[in-house]
Amino acid sequence: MSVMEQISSKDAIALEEKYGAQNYHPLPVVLSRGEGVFVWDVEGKKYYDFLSAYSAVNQGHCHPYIINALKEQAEKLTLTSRAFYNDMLGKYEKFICEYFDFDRVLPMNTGAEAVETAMKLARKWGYEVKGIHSNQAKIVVCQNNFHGRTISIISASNDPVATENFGPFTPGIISIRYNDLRALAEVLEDSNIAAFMVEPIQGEAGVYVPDEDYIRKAYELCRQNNVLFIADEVQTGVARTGRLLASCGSCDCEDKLCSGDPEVKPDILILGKALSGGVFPVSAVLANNNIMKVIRPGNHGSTFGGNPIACAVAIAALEVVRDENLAENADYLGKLFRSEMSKLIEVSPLVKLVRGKGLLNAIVINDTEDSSTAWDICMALKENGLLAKPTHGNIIRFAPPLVMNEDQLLDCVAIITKTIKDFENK
Ligand code: IF1
Repeated sequence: MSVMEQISSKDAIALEEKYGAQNYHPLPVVLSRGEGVFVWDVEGKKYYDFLSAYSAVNQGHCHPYIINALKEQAEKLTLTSRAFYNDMLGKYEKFICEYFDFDRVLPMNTGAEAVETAMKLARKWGYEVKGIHSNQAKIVVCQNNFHGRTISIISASNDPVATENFGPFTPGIISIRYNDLRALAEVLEDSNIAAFMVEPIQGEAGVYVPDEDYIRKAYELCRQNNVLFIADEVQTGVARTGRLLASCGSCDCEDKLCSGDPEVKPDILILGKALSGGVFPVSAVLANNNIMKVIRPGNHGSTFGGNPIACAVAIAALEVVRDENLAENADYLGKLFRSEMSKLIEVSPLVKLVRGKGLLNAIVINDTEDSSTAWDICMALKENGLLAKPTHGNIIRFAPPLVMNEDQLLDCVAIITKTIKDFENK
């Protein structure tokens, strides 16, 4: 079979089932094209994408400006490794540092690599700047976190599906309750703590939004105790939650596209996913000089990190976020979406609640955690032309591309409402 030959959904699924490792359980839809907020399956059926590749395609599918940057760079130079300089990396580093207001960036590829990088950076800072005794440094994380899939990162996880039979685990990680400032204050009494790593909103846990002042107060506690505050914004960053970064969401600049807010400024910021608009794996760790200076030649790196295509794509992707006001749009449409869902909740016994920020939202289905109701609703949504995926328990995450317009959002609300009502009448 030629790779270019058209394939049916049934055959594509059968191939993955026969030849792929079985590490996913996808919805049975086979996509072959995307444009903006829409994707098409191989049979030509059109869908609204309400997952956005887990918030990677914030700028919409195949954004022409980003794709053009990819094509132009791909024809010039793709990879040099970091053994030599290239003419794109410095430009990109200046661009992203100014964009997010940090002194320096360490470029990587996937979110998990960037998280690992941040953990290494925090440990080294702990020994060389804070003065922790060798091999004693600890990193504090939160229960129900999701930071990725490597062995050190799953060492910070309490999800049995992610951890079972993958031990032994990396030591030096302490887990506390999320959204619990007292637990954080207590654990920070230990002077061997180098960093506190946290998601501003817990995505995998079911779009769990902490109390309004949690991030700001957690940040203050870290400052008081000379502990680095690491914001994992792989999922929440790059306009998803209605502002450029979610971790400065505790200040009162609700309507401003802000980053580097004086009240909350992560010591280490981790970005991925939408940093490339979902076009290429691009991740980044940002920090100021006093922290990043501990990394010396040979300490860390990656063959592909900071490659010319990644640089060109990320600059274009961040330009789109700014030029198309995606943070403002996510903020506006998110409020509209939650208010429309609240109307549905009033009349629907099937939907318990809606929560989220910007266009990172979830509804909680009124059924037991192990029932298949959320999955069945997603199957029905698919039939009605909208793709979403259930997450832990009975939760459905709704995260469309941020280039959506109001008419499209209301169209989607109508699809969701109709699907849920049909479901209740079954
Ligand atoms: C999968 C969830 C989303 C992340 C945060 C780091 C990473 C992620 C906050 C690692 C990745 C993903 C990966 C994806 C499922 C997914 C996810 F359901 F698990 F929570 F987005 F909603 N930090 N999140 O959310 O980034 O190495 O994957 O580039 O299939 O594992 P990565």
